[in-house]
Amino acid sequence: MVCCGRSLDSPCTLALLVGFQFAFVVYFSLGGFRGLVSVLVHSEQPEFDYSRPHDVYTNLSHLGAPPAPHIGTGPPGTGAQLKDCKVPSPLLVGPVSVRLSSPLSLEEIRERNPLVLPGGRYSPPDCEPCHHTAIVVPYRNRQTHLRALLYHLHPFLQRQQIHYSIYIVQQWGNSTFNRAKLLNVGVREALRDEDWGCIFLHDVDLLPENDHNTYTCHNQFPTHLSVAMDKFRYRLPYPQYFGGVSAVTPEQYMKMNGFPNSYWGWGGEDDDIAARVRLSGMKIVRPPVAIGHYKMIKHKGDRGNEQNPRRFDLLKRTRLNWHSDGLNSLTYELLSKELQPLYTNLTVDIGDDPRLPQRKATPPMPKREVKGDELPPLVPWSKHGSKRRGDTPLAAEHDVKGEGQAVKGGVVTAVTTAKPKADKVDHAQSKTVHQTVDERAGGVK
Ligand code: UD2
Ligand code: MN
Repeated sequence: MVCCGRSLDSPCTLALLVGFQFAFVVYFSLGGFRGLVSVLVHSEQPEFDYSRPHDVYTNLSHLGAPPAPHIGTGPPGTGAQLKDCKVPSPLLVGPVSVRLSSPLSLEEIRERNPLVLPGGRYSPPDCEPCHHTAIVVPYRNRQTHLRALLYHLHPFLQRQQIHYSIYIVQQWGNSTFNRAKLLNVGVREALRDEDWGCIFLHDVDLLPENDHNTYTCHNQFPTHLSVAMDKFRYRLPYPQYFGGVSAVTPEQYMKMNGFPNSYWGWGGEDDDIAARVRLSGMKIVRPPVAIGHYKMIKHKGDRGNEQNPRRFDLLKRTRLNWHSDGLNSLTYELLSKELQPLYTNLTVDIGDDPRLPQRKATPPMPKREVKGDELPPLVPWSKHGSKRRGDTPLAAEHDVKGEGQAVKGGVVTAVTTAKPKADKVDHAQSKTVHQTVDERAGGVK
């Protein structure tokens, strides 16, 4: 028999037909072209067994005390020199379990994290951290979620051996919620405290499931971290998706003029931010899907954060508006700043949704007792003495009016009215390796 003869019933033709059919079945059962590619490049992706996660507090007892001060021949006043922390941290364990129900009380969480300092600050006691990250959480009325986040994130970040602080930016009053504007406020206020190299924008209800997903920034491009969430069956819902957890350096944030202030209510602001990344000449980078796993605490929509009916119209105009709506047009009033044991609480009045016919009466802030003599100075914090890594023009550009601070029972309060201006900033950058992805037209929620 001549192979590939013309007759349809020749064994060779039949074999070819069966082969093609088999290939089709395999192609579609793998989910088409993408599935095929993911199988072919599978070997390059790290592998993790999510069916056997570690407790999120694993290895915390290995966090040692700082080395004893140096006594001897060295110049006076020089303490023990800490070695740089290893990258990646040797304490990482990979997949960690997530406690979704009945989180511990704040006091219990505090007890489990004895090395966390007031304001939710931490720096490794026995090595010099290479990364300095502020985590900014837009917030209103999600107490249970906040406790779950603090319980989970503190040990998760301590194992990564980074210097970090958690900022909860709480919208005061009953006006429509505005996630992106709260994030703008958080970035500004965090940079007033410290010269952070990286700023995380973090939903309160998202818990990372793999500690190899490091809370650090890419030095060139904004990073999207929550690439695989249980909510979306551990897949990226669309290529330009930027919601959930993302990160920028102060330079990247300046370049895109921060985030929009004009999205009141649910939706659209994350797609606007993604568009700004592209319009300002950058692209989104992401960790591999195998690492960027998150669980979202299930919840209903919040009162005061109903879907924003204007979001599609606003998104059509991002190209025109991103230069004028953002960091350079941000106004707010910082009502209080409190160094709580596990986080820094910023309570802010960000104004009202202009769609509302008239301003709803905003309840006044409860009066706090001020005792000036108990006041520790609200200075840039550093574990090993003052080591601010340069000026922070972004933070320094405020016209600060009537600034004051107070402390009661370990809680520091600063009262500030901030009217920011935009300008350039030159920060040290942190290093990390993230995959790049092409930005293509994506869906809109
Ligand atoms: C999605 C995105 C989120 C954002 C939002 C649209 C995911 C995982 N997240 O979240 O990043 O783009 O859609 O705006 O896809 N919040 C409060 N109190 C409130 C309302 C909101 O604290 O009353 C905060 C909180 O941090 C919350 C976040 O805003 O996690 C986003 O709001 P959401 O969780 O109600 O929206 P969701 O889950 O659809
Ligand atoms: Mn949510």
